[in-house]
Amino acid sequence: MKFKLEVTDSHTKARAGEITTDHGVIQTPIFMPVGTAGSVKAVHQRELENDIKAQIILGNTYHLYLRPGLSTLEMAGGLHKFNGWEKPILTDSGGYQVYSLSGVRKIKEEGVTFRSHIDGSKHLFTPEGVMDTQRIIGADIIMAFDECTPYPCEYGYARRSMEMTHRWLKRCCDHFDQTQPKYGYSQTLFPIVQGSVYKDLRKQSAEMIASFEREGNAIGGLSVGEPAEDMYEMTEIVCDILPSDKPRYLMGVGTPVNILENIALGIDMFDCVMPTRNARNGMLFTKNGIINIKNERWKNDFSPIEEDSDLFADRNYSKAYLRHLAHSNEILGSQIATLHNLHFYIWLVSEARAKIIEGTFNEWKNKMVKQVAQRL
Ligand code: PRF
Repeated sequence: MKFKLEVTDSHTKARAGEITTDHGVIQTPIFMPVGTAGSVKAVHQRELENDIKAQIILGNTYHLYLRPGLSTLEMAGGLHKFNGWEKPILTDSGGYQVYSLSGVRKIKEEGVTFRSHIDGSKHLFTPEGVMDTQRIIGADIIMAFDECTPYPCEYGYARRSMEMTHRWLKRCCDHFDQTQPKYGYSQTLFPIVQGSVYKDLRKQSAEMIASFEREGNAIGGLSVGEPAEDMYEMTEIVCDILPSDKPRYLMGVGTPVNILENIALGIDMFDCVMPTRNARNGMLFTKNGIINIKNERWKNDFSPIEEDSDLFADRNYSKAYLRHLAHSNEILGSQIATLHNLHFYIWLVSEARAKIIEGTFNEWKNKMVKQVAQRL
C-alpha cells in the first residue's frame, strides 16, 4: 500500500490524498460503505461501482468468521472472489463487533471468548487468530485486534484496556509480519488508537501507535455515545500526533456533520452503518437536510428524491413513491433509500476533496454543516 498526500488545507487540517492498493486507488477523504457479511445490504456490485462510485468497502471479521466461515472463504480464494468486488476491501478485526453483538464474553490477556449471535456456539478471538482470519478473508487493509471501551468508561478501566490493546497490537504486528498473504496481492495492517475520552490516554495511545510505524493508523473508541465535542477534541489531539504522511481512519463515524468536522481535523477515511441502516428505516440524508420519508409531509410530493443528483434513483423516483414503498415494506424501498444515502455520503467526501484541492474547503464546510443537519 502507498499513500500520497496531495494537498493540505491552509485554513483547517483537512487533507486530500491517494491510497494505492493492489486492488486499485482510493482518493481521500473517503467514505467506505459497510458490507458487514460481505455484502453492502440492499446494493449489488454494479450499483456500488457505477452508481455510487464506491472505491473501497468494509467487511467484518466477526461476521465472516461465523458465516460463511473460513474454509468457504479460503476455497473461494478470498472475499474479493467470493462476492465479486474486485476493488479494495478493508476488514474490521472484530474488536468492536465482539463486544456489541456477541453474548456471554470474557476478556482476558490471551483474547476474548464469546458466544456466536447466530447459534450460541463458543469461540475465542486472539490477536494472532484474528490476523490469520483476516489473511484468509484477504482484505487489502486489515485492522488490529483492540478493545473498544464503552461510554462512559471510568479512567482506570480505560487505561488498563488501552494498555492491553497496545500489548495486543505488538502480538498482531509480530504475527502479521511472520505470515504471508494467501492470494498473491499484498495486505497491510492498521493499528488502532484507544483511550476513551481522556486526553492523556489519547496522547499516550497515539504516541504508542505511531511508534509501530505501520502504513496507516486508525482511531477507535469514539462515536460510542460521547458528546460530539469530546469526539472532536480527541480526534484533534490524536491527529496532531499521528504522522501526516500516512492515512488516518476514524472508525464508525458518523453523521454527515461528524464527517465534515473530522475531515477538517485531518481524518482521511470513514465508515459507518448510518447511511445504510438508517435508509432501511426511511431516513434520508440530503444536501438540504435530513428527511424521514415516512412522514405525511411527503405523501403527495412528486418531486424527485434529490433534484440535481446524477444518481438514476434520485432523479427517477419521487418522494411520494419512495414513501409508499417504505410504508408497504417493499424491498425496492430499501434499495432506493440505500443507494441514495450512500451516493450522498460519497458525494459529500468527494466534494470535500475537491474543495480542499481548490482551497475553499473551510467556507464550504461551514455552509454545509448548517445545511445537512437541518430536519426537513
Ligand atoms: N474498534 C474497532 N472497530 C470499530 C471501533 C473500535 O473502536 C469503532 C468505534 N467507533 C467502530 N468500529 N476495531
